[in-house]
Amino acid sequence: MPNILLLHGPNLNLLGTREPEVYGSMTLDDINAAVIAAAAERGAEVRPFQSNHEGALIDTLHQARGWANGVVFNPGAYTHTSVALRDAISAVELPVVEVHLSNVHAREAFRHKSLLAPVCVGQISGFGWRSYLLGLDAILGHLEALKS
Ligand code: CA2
Repeated sequence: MPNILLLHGPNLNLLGTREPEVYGSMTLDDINAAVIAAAAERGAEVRPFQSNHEGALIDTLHQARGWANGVVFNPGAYTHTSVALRDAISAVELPVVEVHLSNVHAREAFRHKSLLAPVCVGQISGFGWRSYLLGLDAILGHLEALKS
């Protein structure tokens, strides 16, 4: 059974309470429940974690080496700024799928650049909360392909 870390970065704890026109009306708990249910149907286990702190996200990636097979990660604004998270993703050698609720490429220029995408398996952006379901499908498909 694949074990997946579902990691959420800064401010995503506010989902469903502000800016629904950009990020939708689902709360983070709603999204976690939807991903956990979709994973269970595919025989996978998902453990969610959110933090507003870069170091806590890095620590969680390090700890995931001990139990996870892959990661679905919305790094929030750290996507565009964090060399430390990029180094952590490289260091842990776990496959990571980067996901975004909004289409970062259709927004401000500073959101077009991801420092993390080059060390991820791939990036999914712009499908609202369903980006996470697509991210789950992507990581499970990637893990399956590694077996053959
Ligand atoms: O579209 C995404 O998922 C983002 O990762 C969201 C980040 C943003 O900095 C990235 O460029 C794209 C921002 C998350 C803020 O979350 C909020 C949720 C509710 C209300 C306000 C902010």
